[in-house]
Amino acid sequence: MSHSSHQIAKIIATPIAVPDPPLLNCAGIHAPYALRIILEVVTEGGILGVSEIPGNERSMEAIRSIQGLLVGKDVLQLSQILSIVRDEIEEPSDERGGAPHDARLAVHIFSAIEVACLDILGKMLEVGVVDLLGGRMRERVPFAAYLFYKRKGAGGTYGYETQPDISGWEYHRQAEGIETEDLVAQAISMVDTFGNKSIKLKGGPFVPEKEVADMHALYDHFGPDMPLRYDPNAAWSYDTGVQWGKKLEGVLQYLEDPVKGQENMANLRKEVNIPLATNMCTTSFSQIPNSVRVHSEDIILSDHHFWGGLRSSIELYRICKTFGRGFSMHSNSHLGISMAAMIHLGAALPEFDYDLDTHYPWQNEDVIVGGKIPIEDGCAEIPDGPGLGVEIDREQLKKLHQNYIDCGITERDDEFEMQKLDPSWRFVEERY
Ligand code: GKR
Ligand code: MG
Repeated sequence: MSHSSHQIAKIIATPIAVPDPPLLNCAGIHAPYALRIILEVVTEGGILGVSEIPGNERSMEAIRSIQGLLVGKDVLQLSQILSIVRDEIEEPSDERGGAPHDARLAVHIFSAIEVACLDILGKMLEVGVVDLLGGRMRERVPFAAYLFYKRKGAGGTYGYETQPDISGWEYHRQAEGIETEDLVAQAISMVDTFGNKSIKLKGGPFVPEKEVADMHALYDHFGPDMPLRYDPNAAWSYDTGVQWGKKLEGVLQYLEDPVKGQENMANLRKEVNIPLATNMCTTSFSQIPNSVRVHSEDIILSDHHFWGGLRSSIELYRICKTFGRGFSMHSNSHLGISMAAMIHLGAALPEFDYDLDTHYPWQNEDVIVGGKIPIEDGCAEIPDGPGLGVEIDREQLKKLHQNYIDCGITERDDEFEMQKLDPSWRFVEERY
C-alpha cells in the first residue's frame, strides 16, 4: 500500500434534513426536520470514509473552511489533522451553551473528520472500527428506550398530522404523548417493539409535579426490574432539584442533569440519594479537573459528536474509570452512520456500565443501504464489514438533501418552533 493511498483527495459534506417528530424538551419542540451533515472523505487510493454530525449553516461554513486544508493530509495522522481543524475553527469557549443540545463547532467537526478517517483505516486494514478502538468486548450493544413528551405527528412531510391507521411503533411516532397514559403507552410500545431493558424520559417541558408523577407511573407499570432514568435538562432550580429529586429516590437508576452547573450538581448529589448523570455540566476535557474536584456527577454521558470523536471518547472512558465515574452515551436525533459509530464505540468499551441513549427509533428514514440498523432485544449488533460497516444509499442521500433545500430550516431552534404553536412561549434556562 503506497503512502499516497492514505492521503485525503477530497472531502464532501452534504447537509440533509431528516423527518423528526414534534418532540418536546425544555427549550421548545423539535422542528419537522432534524438537520444532519453527512461527511465523505475520499483518499487518493479511492477509499471512502463516512460520518454524520448534527448540522447547520455554521457547521457547513466551517467544513468549507477546512476542506482544502486537509487535502493531501494522511488519514493516519489524526493528531495533525486535529490541530489543523483547531487552528482554523475558532471555538469561543468550551461551554456548550444553555440549550439541551450542544452548540459547539470545532469538536463536532473534528468528530466528523475523525470518524470518516477511522472508517477509511478500517477499510484499509479490513477490520471494523471497533477493532481500531481496542477490539470487540461484545458483539451486541444495549440501548435504552428513550421516551419523549410529544405532540401528534411524525414530522417531515407528515407535518403534525396523525395517521391513525398505522400500527405498531409507527403509530406511536404519530400519536400524542402528553398525558400519563399516553406516555406509558409510548413506553410499552417502544419496549415491545425494540425489547429495551431500561427506559429514559426526556423531561423539562412540564412542571416537576407532573413529570415526577409520570416517572412514578412508569415505575408502577414496569416494576423495579426496569431501570428508569429521567432528564429535565437542568430546567430545575437548585431547590426544585432537591425537593423533587428526593421524590424520585428509589425510583430511578440515575437522574440526569436535574440542575445547571458542576457546583449545583455536586451539592445536590449530597442531598439526593440517586446517582447523577450529565451531558450538560461536564462536556469537555477542560471541565474534568473541576468535575473531579467537586464531584459533580457519578456518570458522564459521552457523545463522540461533541467529545471530538471516538478515540477521545475512549480517552474519556479511561478518565471516568480512573475517577470512579460511570460512562454511558448521550444522543440527539440521528441516522444510521452515527448509530454505527456509537455501536462500534459501545462494543469496544472494556466495561459496559449503562444501556446507551439513542433517538434512533424516532427517525423513520435512513441514509444507509439496507435501511435502519435493527434494535432487537434492546441491542444493536456491530454492523458487518470493514470500517463502520455501513454504506451510503445514494438515492436516500439525494432525497434527504432535497428535504434540506426545500424545508428552509438552517439551524436547530426549538424555541422558534414552539413559538409557531404559542407565540408567547419563551425558553427560560431555569424554568422551575
Ligand atoms: O433532542 O430534544 C432533544 C434532547 O433534549 C437533546 O437535545 C438532548 O441533547 O438528548 C439530549 C439530552 O440532554 O440527553
Ligand atoms: Mg441529557
